[in-house]
Amino acid sequence: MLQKDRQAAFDFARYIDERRARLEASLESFLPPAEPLKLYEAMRYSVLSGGKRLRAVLAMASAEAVQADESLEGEDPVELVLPLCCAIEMVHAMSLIHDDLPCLDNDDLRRGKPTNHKVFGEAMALLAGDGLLMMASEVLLSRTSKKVSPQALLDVALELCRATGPSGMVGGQVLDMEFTGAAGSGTVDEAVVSAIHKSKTGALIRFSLWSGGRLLGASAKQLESLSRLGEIVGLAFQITDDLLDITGSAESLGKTPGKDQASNKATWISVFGEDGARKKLKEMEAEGIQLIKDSSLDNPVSPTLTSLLQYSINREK
Ligand code: GRG
Repeated sequence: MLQKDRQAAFDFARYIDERRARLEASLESFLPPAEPLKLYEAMRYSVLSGGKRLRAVLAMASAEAVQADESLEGEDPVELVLPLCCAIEMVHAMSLIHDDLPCLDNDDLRRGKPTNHKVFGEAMALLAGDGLLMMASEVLLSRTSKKVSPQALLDVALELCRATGPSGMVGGQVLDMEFTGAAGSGTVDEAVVSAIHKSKTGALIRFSLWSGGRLLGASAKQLESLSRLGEIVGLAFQITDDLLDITGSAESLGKTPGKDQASNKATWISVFGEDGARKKLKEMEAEGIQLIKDSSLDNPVSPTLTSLLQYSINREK
């Protein structure tokens, strides 16, 4: 079957629904209610409140796309990366909780519900975020199958620290703060916006694609391709987010739109305008598709990575 026919025949909606369901069941099992009850309630409120689960599904798709380590032959790649996927979603949820706090973005709405601090108060929201961050490492390190190579697990744990810490999400949030209010002042250019997007949003998305492959024993060449694809998906995802902030509604997005312009944020649109952003997305989609083709990463029966790249760009929420 030709690549374009395979793509057309692939039931992406079913694929993503199935993987989301497995992730939700795993999250529920790794994070049952416990003492202190309020803390666990606050953690569960954010991590079990839906969301697109894009990062987790990217990690599953990359695990499925690589030729697994010989010692893992016959194992279900998705099962093997479930603890990793839960860790990723815990980190993502904690970053949303902290991002919404009054001292940062001060948002009232997330995933169509009141933000964590609106329900549990600022102190508990802060601690729920801290709890989720540490629990992510605990789940990754204690729940990953012993069949996975210890070196691979160590590499993944280290890279997770890098993706979340000062060289990743935390650093990106700081850059974002430093340039908020500066759009249009002449100090915000492509290099600035790229650096913000790469670390604040891109680092965890790149990590998701890379780590699914690394845990399953992908080759150095495959890891390089996954890493580059992660950069493309990460930037494209955030540029799409910038556009949705203008075109979307609170109802469709589940969060407050229009905040970027109101606070003069450094976004792709603030530098290149809406048309420039859409042009960049087209270029990135083409580059990503070509990369997947050249690297032979997509599974012969289900072109998942291509579909996930396109979903990141064409999504409506
Ligand atoms: C990670 C230690 C640590 C601290 C967090 C606050 C902060 C530091 C970083 C900000 C990260 C952030 C909120 C980036 C924005 C990324 C983004 C566009 C999030 C929305 O992601 P979606 O659309 O959300 O995938 P859903 O709800 O679908 O999961």
